[in-house]
Amino acid sequence: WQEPLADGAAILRRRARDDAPALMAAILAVAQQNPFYHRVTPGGHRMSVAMTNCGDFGWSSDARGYQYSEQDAENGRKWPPMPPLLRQLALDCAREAGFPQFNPDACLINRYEPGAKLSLHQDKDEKDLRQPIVSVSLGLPAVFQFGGFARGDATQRVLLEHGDVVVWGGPSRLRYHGILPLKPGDHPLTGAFRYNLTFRRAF
Ligand code: MD5
Ligand code: FE
Repeated sequence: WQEPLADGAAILRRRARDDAPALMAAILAVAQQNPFYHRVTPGGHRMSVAMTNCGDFGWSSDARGYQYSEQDAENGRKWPPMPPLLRQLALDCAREAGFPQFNPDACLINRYEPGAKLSLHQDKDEKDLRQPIVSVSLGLPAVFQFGGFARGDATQRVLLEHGDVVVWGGPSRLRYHGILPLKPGDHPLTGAFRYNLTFRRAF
């Protein structure tokens, strides 16, 4: 079922739960081709979240900063293709939330370990901000912070659990958001980790 979170944002709770074992196998296969790295920000900080990507483009960082590119800045290699199961889930969820034209060319895969967090930020490096972002959470639960359009605006807290999908579109596409430090735990499918897939149209 769908629950409106804010204008343009829909939570499809547990939408990906039945697919989760196959999604997890696909994630591990991607990571075997291009491993998770803790990226270093342009300011020189090692991110607590480890990342890899699949699809035509991926998000990574080097001395010049963050960007989408066809190669991983860490090793110069092309990203693995987006597994059909992942693409299909993203298309289905986008359509259910009112974005039938969504056609992602990038999937960022975040891996959170205990203590890992993502500070408040906006996702605005994509070319067409009318395209939504589809986010799939797997494994340990996390507290998501959902803010406004300025960094200092008040934030809501939303628990994102295993299998939850959120489609961020319309005005919610540019809200500030983050993830609070992950609490340790042991999930039957993902062990000590939370994984989050974000499907994007980068270009
Ligand atoms: C996560 N990842 O749980 C989140 C899910 C990221 C990131 O934030 O950049 O890798 S995506 C949440 C999101 C995306 C686009 C817009 C909004 C939230 N929003 O307007 O709140 O690892
Ligand atoms: Fe984000």
